[in-house]
Amino acid sequence: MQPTLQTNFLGLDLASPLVLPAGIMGLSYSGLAVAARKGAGMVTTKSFTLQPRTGHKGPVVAEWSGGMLNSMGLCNPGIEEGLKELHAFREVSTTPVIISVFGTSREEFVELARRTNRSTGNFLELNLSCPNVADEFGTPLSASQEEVSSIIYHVKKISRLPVIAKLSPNVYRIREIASAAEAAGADALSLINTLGPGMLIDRKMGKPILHNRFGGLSGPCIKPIALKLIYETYSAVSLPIIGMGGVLTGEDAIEMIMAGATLIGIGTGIYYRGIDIFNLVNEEIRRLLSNDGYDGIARIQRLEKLRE
Ligand code: RRO
Repeated sequence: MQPTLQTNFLGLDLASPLVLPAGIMGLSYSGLAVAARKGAGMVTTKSFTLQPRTGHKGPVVAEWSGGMLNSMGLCNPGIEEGLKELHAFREVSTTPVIISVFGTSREEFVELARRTNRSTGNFLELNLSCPNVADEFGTPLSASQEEVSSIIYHVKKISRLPVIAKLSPNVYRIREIASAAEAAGADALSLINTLGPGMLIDRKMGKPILHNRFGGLSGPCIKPIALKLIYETYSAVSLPIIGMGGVLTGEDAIEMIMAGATLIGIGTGIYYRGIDIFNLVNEEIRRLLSNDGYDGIARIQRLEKLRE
């Protein structure tokens, strides 16, 4: 019998544990729809802000041997237009959707959550961890236990949708921050956002490649850090975790599950293997589970728990 990839996440059955993370497939509903059609079990919108944002000047993306650097700068059409795209997505797909939002204060997050209450989204992701807007807004909110607690607590008071907190890898105390999110009422966690930021230099031009100079790191080089932070978080909280960071193959995805992830995000991997990566990784997970004698992904997590 083929191992099943069906995964329950906060009471919802997904056909696959693979998730399209926020901001990967552009701003329109069609990018989400392609990922859903190509095997993603759930898709996430770009992080929406209250007002539209044009984002940073290009180049906003650069590649090097270890992965990618991005400084999109939170470009998005604003929450109202974003929810219209979600409506359009619903006409073509039944795949569950996480609506991601970004605010600069507790009040903004609460207002964004209020607007998503009227939507057809399944979950609300609070992006507490964009690494690329420090010039405008300062350190990512998820660097502070107090900010994390306060935002989640107030959003939870009014949100109709279950709340997922997206955390930053750029902290020393991930366990404390994850625990604060849990205590404040978060329903799930998503980690990791991009690492850094870092910088790449164009030697011939003698200047940084990204117009914004600095950008968040993603891709294969961040996988070990993602695994370690997911592993630590899993041992600190009992919330489901959407784990991501450098997943390119079925093997990477299984490592994420063993570290403690319930669902696995694939973002930069699309750049390396194309949008077919979702179907490819689904197939690779099935094959690896079958080779190792497991009938489903829940089994590998249980094994890891037993080892502790
Ligand atoms: O738009 C971005 O620059 C961006 C965001 Br909001 C984020 O959360 N993570 C990232 O790497 N880039």
